[in-house]
Amino acid sequence: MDTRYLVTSALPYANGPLHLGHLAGAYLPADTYVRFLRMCGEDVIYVCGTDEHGVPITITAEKQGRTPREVVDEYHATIRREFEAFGISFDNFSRTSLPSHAEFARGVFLDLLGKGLIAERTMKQLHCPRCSRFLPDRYVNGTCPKCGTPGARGDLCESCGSWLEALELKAPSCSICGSEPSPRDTTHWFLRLDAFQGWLREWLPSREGWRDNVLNYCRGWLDEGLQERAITRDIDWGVPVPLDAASGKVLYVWFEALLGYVSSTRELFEKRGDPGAWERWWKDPGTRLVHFIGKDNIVFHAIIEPAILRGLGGFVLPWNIPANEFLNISGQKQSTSRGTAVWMGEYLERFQPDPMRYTLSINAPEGRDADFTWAEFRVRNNELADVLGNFVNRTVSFAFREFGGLVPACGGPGEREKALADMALQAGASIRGLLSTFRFKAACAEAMALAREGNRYFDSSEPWRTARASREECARTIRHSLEFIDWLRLVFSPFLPFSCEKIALMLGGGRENRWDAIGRPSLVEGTRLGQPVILFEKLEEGFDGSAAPGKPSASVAPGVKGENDTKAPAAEPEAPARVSFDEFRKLDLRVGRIISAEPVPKADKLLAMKVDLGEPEPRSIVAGLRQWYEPDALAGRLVVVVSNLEPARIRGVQSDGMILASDGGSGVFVLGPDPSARPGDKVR
Ligand code: B3M
Ligand code: ZN
Repeated sequence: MDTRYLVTSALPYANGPLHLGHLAGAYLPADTYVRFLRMCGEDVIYVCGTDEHGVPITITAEKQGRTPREVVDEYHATIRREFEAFGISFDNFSRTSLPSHAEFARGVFLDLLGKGLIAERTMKQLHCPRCSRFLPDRYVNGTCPKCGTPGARGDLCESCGSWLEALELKAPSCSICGSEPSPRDTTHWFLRLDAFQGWLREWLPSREGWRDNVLNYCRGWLDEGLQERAITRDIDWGVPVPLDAASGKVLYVWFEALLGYVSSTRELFEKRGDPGAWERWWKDPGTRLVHFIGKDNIVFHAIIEPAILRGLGGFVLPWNIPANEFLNISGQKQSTSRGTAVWMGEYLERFQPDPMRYTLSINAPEGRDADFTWAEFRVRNNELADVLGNFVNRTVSFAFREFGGLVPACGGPGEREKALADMALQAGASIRGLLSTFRFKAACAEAMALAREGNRYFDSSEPWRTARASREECARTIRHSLEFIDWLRLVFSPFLPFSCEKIALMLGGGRENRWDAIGRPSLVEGTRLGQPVILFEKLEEGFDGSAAPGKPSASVAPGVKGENDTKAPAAEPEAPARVSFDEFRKLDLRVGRIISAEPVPKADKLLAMKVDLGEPEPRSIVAGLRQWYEPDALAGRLVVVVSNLEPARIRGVQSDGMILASDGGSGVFVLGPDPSARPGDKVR
């Protein structure tokens, strides 16, 4: 039987931007998973879209004094753009307000109605006397009858995750005007969930590999006994109920949003010019349907959707539902009103996507709630810079310096190199096992552990020493380090897609993305490497997310021409003497790239560095940076160098130039030119 993977992420409501909790819960792990499956050569599609109907949309529209259409158009665009910027690689990102979706949803409603699985009932519903309207779902606020938390909404308690009926809320109030509503009779159509109780009792416990949180949650539901649920509503924004007797009523948003996964698939294959193919994906038993969601959506995906699909007949059922717990921010729930949420868009204005993808993967809310802090982000970002970024950079820079930027030829692997390849092979197999079973956190940690081995190999092989002592040994180290970088690129690709593309370019481009290439040498001797680029910018100590971007401010030293001249600090005791432009011009300032940095023996402040200034030979420069930087963290960095300073011997080491750094209350930071600058470029 052909296996294919149909992967979905919960359809976000198009009523506001998304925050990191959304990203960590339902999108990042799904994207990581599908990227991994694609690398394994699996047949996979990943569909999603915005949820554009229902009370969440109409309430937002009323609050903002806009039409629902305006609201969903704006946020569909925002959400789509931010997902793309984070590298969430949907095959199709649809919208539930499309006519094709409405048509499909109406058909499903009529099908289930015809089978007696949907029934008309008269019920009591809360009605607001002041607004003179029925109050579905979130139009009512009150205290959760299950956990007693105030502020629960008429559809859901966010605190305990219970799916509620507005009538059950204690102390209900109208969320528009605050009045106390009272129950009144109205007619609605109900999904006969009770008819599925017996079947779900059998089916759910027999699911293999499902997370405990999902199964436990469902068990609770089944123990209480499934009740029929109203799946129509009295609002005027949504998919109209396809019955004359139901004029003015629309389908309940959850009922039709779940069908959005099917509509999005249908749309995908229509775009691909193969409109009938969606049926294979939804009806052939070889399909593995995987729903990535947050825990507040469990009941809908593990009970309601299976009931609907089973009721329709002939559809596949969820193969797995890796539901995540919540991501808190500094110990607090992400909340718009309290301003504790970190928005995806806000983050993207300041940083690259990959450091956040890494942070949220290695600290995923899997199995229990996770806490995000900016301090953690800094640590994780710097871990990427120090371990992965540094290894890649030092290796590629070294290849440029010693081997003309080409993949060096070398004899066969030694013991060390064989062990290295074995390690990569094993890690590749183990990470594959973890990703296949939705253990993203552990998989990500293992990828990082493998990267550390790269640095260990490089250090213990001492290529800076063998570069003089034994060219062949040096070539072997660099060649195998480059191969190892390629394997790291593969294991990190699902997590860090943007950085891994940069790594591919540094390896000369045209690299394949196949999981089974991990641990198998494949570089071709003589291939021209791409220029080394800095993959991750380090964040300085004390960074707390509130300040401007992480890079230390590269203020221009006093007396040097620059725009800061006019803004001399107020506290400066004495204005520094002015210099003429001619005097300034005597300095030859150049862009340099630090190739290596090592402590100077018996000098606890000094580092001896090799710096590429674009000249045939690197310069040797000694600088008092040891208490500010780990030597490894400097290798690969672009800096500004005074190249025509008189040479000197410092503690017995030749120093031919000076590296510029800022020196203030916050510490000492080397000045970094824009990453596009090249060693040897003049600085003026
Ligand atoms: N829009 C709820 C949510 O964003 C809902 C998910 C629909 S998935 C079919 O939490
Ligand atoms: Zn009211």
